[in-house]
Amino acid sequence: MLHVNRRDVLKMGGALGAASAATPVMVASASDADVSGLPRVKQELVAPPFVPAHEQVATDGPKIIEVELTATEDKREIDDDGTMLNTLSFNGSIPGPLMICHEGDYIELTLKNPESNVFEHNIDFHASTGALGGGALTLVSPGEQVKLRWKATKAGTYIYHCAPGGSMIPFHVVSGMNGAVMVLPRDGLKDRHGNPLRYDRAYYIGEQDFYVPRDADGNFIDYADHGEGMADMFDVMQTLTPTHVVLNGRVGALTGDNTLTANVGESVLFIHSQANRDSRPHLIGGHGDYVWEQGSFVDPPAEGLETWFIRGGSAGAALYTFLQSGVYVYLSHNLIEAVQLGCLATVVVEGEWDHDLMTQVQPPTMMTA
Ligand SMILES: [Cu+2]
Repeated sequence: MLHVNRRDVLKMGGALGAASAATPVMVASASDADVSGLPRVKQELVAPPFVPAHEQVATDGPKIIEVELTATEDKREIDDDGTMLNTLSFNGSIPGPLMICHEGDYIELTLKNPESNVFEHNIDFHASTGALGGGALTLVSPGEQVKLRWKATKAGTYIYHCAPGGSMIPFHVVSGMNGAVMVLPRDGLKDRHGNPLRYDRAYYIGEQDFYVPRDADGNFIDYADHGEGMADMFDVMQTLTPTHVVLNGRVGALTGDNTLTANVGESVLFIHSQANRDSRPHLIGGHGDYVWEQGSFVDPPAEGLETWFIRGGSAGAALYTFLQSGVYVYLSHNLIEAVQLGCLATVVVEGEWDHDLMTQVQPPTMMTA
């Protein structure tokens, strides 16, 4: 028997604690659910933008998918100007790794909080049902680990994030502690008519807003550790104006040598998450052929979108088949955030150019009149 008592729930603290006070005592019994007959597989999680090996169509019945996350407290450079930030993350990547399962599967997570850490951490899976998304059952102090199993009953893309209580919730999320889960329909993705949709590759793009304090001269401050910078960071957070909005943890994480790639004719699934703010992904030079803007794979995808909307606290998916070679820019079409704050990636596409789709009829020449 696994008991979560009232004291544990109240330990969630602050704003959530107040809401939880009315929550009846939760009792979860491991023996109530007999999953002993289900096959178990380990999913090797990988750092985004890459996604774990997976089947698009489930070839057999439901299974238990074992995954492991470690809460990471460290410091890293977040732009090309040498700005340093004390970050919090899952498995050291921002965003945390994408997990993939099929509807009806179970995710069994082991969450580890190394003794060298200073904060309590937990995880709220938006795809799961109950106990604050698992947050009430996964709070671990430094030196502890916990195991949580939840059933994937909703097909779609969903975020997960740390939610250790009160003001620590936004602090941990905007320090990098968020990621996503993709729950595929067992028979795979479909268009509005029920025809199968498949992808040749998938990228997971996690958008992250950072709030770095500045000194009196306007320079970003490099704090010794999370604790030293915390009060100042809360002041910047309170402005609701991020200093950085980036894809995959830092300015330029998905450009240059780290650009996304594809070939002409390939269909690419872009999974985009934003745990805290709204965003509007746009692919310059392309489109969203099929877009699950709100992330639900139960809903038919919208077709032929120019820009789509990711609500803060959600993940969505867009499928596009590249028809031209060249460099595409994948960004949030708030162009100030994209260009000045860092919210853009590139996609380099190899292959033939289709002059029917576009051609330069006359190159730049001197004006004649
Ligand atoms: Cu945390």
